[in-house]
Amino acid sequence: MASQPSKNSPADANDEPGTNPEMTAKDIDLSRNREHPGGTVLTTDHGLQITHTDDSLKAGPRGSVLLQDFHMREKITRFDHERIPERVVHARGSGAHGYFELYKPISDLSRANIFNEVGVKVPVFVRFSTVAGSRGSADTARDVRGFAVKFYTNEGNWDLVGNNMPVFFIQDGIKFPDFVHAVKPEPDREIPQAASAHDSFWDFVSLQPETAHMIMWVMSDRALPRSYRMMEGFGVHTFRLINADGGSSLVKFHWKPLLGAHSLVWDEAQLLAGKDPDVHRRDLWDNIEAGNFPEWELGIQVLSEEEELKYGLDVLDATKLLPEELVPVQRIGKMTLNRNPDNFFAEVEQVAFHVGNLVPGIDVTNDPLMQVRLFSYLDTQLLRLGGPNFAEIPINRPIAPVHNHQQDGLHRQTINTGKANYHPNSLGDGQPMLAPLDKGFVPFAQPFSGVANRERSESFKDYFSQARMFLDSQSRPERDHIIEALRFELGKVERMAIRERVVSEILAKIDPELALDVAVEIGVDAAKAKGSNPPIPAGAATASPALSLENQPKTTIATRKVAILVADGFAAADVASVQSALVAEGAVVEFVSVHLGPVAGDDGTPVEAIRSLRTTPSVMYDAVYVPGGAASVTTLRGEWRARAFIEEQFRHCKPIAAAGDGRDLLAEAGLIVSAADEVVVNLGVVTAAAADADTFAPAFINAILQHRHWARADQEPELVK
Ligand code: HDE
Repeated sequence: MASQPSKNSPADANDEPGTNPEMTAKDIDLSRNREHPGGTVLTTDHGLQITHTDDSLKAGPRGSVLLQDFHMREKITRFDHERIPERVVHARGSGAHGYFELYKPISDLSRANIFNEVGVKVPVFVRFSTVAGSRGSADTARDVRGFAVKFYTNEGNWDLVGNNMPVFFIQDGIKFPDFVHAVKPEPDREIPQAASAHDSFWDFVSLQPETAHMIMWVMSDRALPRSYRMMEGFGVHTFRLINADGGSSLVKFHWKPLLGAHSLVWDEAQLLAGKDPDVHRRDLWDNIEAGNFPEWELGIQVLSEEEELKYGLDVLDATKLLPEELVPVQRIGKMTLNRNPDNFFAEVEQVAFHVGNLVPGIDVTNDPLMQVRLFSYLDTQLLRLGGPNFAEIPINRPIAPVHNHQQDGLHRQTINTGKANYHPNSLGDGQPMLAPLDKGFVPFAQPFSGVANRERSESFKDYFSQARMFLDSQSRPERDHIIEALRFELGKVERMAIRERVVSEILAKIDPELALDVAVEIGVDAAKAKGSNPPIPAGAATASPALSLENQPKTTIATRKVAILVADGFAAADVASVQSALVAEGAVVEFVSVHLGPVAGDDGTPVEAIRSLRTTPSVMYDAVYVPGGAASVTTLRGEWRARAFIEEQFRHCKPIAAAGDGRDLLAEAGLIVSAADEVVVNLGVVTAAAADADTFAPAFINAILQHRHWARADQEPELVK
């Protein structure tokens, strides 16, 4: 292994031949030579040094390839075997390394070291994912996002394998294969990829009313995150915390992103799927490389065992959430992601999460969805990672020492020594010995009783009240987005009977008004939308403001991407003041022009256009600024891509700023903009005669803070005055 080039941290990247930007063509040519002072040498997997790898061994220059060419055969065989089965769900993902640090010990609740050792940096590896699409699908599909965290604690690995939504489609894991088959591409023609807008998914939904609450989440903006860095995470199930006395509390885990939770709009998401299908992966990677380390606070909602049915819901039912207004989220620590993987396959693809990777002080409950997961995750890794030794793959190895009598199996790495491969033993001095009760894992002593049957608890049978609560907690624009999403998704369903059933059996039981809004546009008779509002169980909340993204704190524009559209002759002073104000707030500013390279300002000062309009569409940015400068604006007005850039930014409700002549480009794109000298802000469009640091830049920053300007959603550009 030692002779293989290996990269342990991003800082080592330049040590590798070919990745050093300073290397000249001559140097690269040299690397093909046999001169290698101090460098690494190409070898076979067995360490044999290779002198030639560009031509197969042949019977003469034009002769047939010889079977004896073991180097060629090894190289091709290794290539042929590069793929492993992709994950059956969550196949497409991105990962990053980081650490978790506790703020506040909770020893009264849990004996886990990770919840008691303040200031210790516990290493973590996180994998974010979409659920339905294959490995090569687009990042911005309407979908749930996986949010899986592996904590390498000193007591063993703890995996919190969650999602970006706090509830799930089904209540019992035995339904998971049915649900996944329904949402994945249809079996005969394998259409569509990474989309829920098709008959089999909605057929399942219409027949399985417990999906109602999750359907509201998936049709909401939560299913279109702006970035992995800007989404909440949830453990979904109710877990248990166990303290040193064996006392148990019920707990829900939350991740709160410090950049706030933000979403895309559907049209933008669809465009991105074509323009940059890797947008979320790229965003995570680029920001970590740039030192913009994403952070989340870990929150807990704690209930006593006696409160398991208190709030009009059963905590064992994963289709219900516990409103934050009823049980507040206490923030107890922070996770920071600060290092990109060195090798996608070795780390992101081979990481193996398991709900059953627990540490002393954290335990499971009887949630039937969780219980089935406890079986599924180990089982799936055996297939996906080729046998029982996947915990020895570096990304899965705990930092806590491993001693046991497991042995053999495919791909075994550990070389066990001695004769004692059983417990108890005397040949190995009795080792490894059993852990003391206060150190090792002791399962929660839960009394069990009951008659074996396949029965759904009565306490699970309220399917609609929380769906209604979610809907009623949204702002008007967010509710409109849900309606539009349902119209789109159901509009793609080919069979009328399925459309009708979704309206009458699901939507009308959540909210007849919603059902009617959808029915009208998908050709379903309005009579099918008749229903009644769901009964509200005693003690249940009817609204939870925390569920609206509009109510999320909007405190920073850090890492938000702003395009400055320029061509030669742009107003250099205006640009300088806006650029420095944005950068001071942590925004990422990029000059976009009609060509790459230097673009001259009106005072001759150049800026570097690192993007061109041809390759970088508007959907890559959160906001756009068009500075003045007659020559610059004239060039941009003549370029259809610049006009389209503005038009799309407008349609996607994103902040737009223009100063001086820059306003003419907005007009060229169809917006009617103010000609006033002073700063005017209208529906997130900020204009003035000149850009200055005192009024214009702050107004633009404030518009970016709002993220999207929904009031614009239904307006034609001409309506902006
Ligand atoms: Fe998963 N899920 N799941 N799931 N899940 C997998 O494990 C499964 C569920 C989640 O980045 C698989 O290694 C069953 C809920 C994430 O590697 C598989 C049930 C939640 C990831 C599996 C569920 C999740 C997975 C596929 C119903 C949120 C990606 C590959 C009982 C709390 C982890 C793999 C990663 C992956 C099974 C439901 C989250 C097959 C049977 C609920 C984030 O084992």
